[in-house]
Amino acid sequence: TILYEVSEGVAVVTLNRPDKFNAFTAVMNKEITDALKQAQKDADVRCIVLTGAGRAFNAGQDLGDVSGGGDVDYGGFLRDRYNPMILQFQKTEKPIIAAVNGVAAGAGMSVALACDIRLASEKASFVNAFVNIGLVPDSGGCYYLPRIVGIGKALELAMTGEKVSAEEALRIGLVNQVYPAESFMEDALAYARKLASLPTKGIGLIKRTMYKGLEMGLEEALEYEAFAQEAAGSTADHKEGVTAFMEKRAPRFTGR
Ligand code: LHQ
Repeated sequence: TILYEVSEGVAVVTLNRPDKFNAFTAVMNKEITDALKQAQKDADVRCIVLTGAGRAFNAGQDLGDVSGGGDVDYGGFLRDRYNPMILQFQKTEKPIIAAVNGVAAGAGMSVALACDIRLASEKASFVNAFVNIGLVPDSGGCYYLPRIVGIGKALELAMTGEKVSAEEALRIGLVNQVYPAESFMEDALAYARKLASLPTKGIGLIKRTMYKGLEMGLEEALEYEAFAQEAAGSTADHKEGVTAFMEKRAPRFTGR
């Protein structure tokens, strides 16, 4: 139910149930987790793009599989299927871009929030749909949304479940860029290839250090930066960056 393709340093993971707005099934949750693990292992991959086939990005849990609660242990459902997938986004020490081609709803919105960068087609939209069926934002929705847009906006989006357009998403900092629908995937891939040409190890360390920093006090965060800088300072790309600067030429980073 997903596609996985690597070219020019970029792994593209496409959620592929277009007739169901790419809604999640247990199989898809596992496939996404495995695709991220694969991309982490594959040295040729220096950036990951997550997108949806067809009109939607992702409509969240396939509601055909849960039929209104009671019969399904939602806590167990999340612990088994969603939480390991969401954790894998941070465990993957390479930049992950959500290329939000259409609507991102419920856990589909949460997954976009779990990505490091969000690029939106002008046809994209975001629906924190949980409240519309009496649920709580899950899959990291309550964690990432306030951290990305601030607590005031996060509570509003979660409590109203109202649709946010791409334009509004850009205004509130929910997405990083908006591109025309016609050229969207080309624009997103160009962005991804640019990231894939940068110091991949350093970017992985930036990702880890920033996310860890969210959980730390200043003293601990400073200590973690010192630790991460030791690692970054010993990469080939750091050496290349400094050498290229001194030689007044463009750097050629290899991701090592
Ligand atoms: C869908 C879905 C869908 C199945 C659209 N399932 N078919 C975790 C743990 C435990 C329990 C529950 O959940 C979770 C995590 C969650 O994600 S909870 C939140 C689940 N998601 C939602 O509540 C979103 C439901 N969908 C919508 O609100 C709308 O469909 C959106 C805003 C996504 C799109 O609206 P429209 O553009 O107006 O399209 P549409 O409503 O006509 O949907 C298109 C088709 O996709 C339609 O099928 P059809 O056969 O009639 O063309 C929908 O039934 C189907 N679809 N979402 N989640």
